[in-house]
Amino acid sequence: MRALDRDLIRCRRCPRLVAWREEVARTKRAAFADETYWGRPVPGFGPPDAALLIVGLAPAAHGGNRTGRMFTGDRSGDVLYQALYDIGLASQPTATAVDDGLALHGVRVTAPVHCAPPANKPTPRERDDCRPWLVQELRLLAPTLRAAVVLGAFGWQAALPAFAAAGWEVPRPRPAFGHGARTTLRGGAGALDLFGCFHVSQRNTFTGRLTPAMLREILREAATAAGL
Ligand code: DU
Ligand code: SF4
Repeated sequence: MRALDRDLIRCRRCPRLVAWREEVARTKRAAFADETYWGRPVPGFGPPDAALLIVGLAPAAHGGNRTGRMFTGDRSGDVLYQALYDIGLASQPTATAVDDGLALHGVRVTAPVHCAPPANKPTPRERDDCRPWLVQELRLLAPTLRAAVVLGAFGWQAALPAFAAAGWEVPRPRPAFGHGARTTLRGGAGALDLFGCFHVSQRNTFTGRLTPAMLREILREAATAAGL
């Protein structure tokens, strides 16, 4: 996984995203003016032998793109890591920087697009061009991976073909995304239970579409399916 991350952080495949991640890193947000932004592809975070995988969308411009770690230093991450801590899968409820001491237990967090996109919206082409990184990550995780939670419809659309390419059987027709959607993918190394959950973005959490209790419930269900 270390070798994969090393290659990933050098990726410049998507011209629009490379330009955006670097422009954001140069111009910064006033509140972070004295920080050096990461400004590169953000690798998955968590043990390489995780049993549970959480799949988001893409790094936030001033979150993961600033700190260099998934969901670290942004509002979405505040909600996600608090929930993981609440159910015993994270060592602390907050994620602020790569050296903040946060450790995840049996769970890894990744995204189908590894660079921050303008308006949090990758194009279909960028989604497809980044997929090989997720496929490689899934192949490395396959021996231990037993469940995954996909946050949001974009992640769901992006991740199902990646699971298929990494060796799991995705039912046909493809299961639809929904909060609480659940399907089982059979695979060589064992079955994988896949869960859909609304994304932890402020658009959902500030409006009450996704409450902390709803998030905890799906994460706990998925953790149980993963044997955690
Ligand atoms: O090449 P390096 O800067 O030593 O990074 C090694 C390792 O640490 C890589 O997986 C990225 C991660 N990382 C990070 O996520 N954010 C940082 O600011 C620095 C390193
Ligand atoms: Fe590379 Fe993915 Fe970033 Fe595109 S989004 S430049 S494929 S890491």
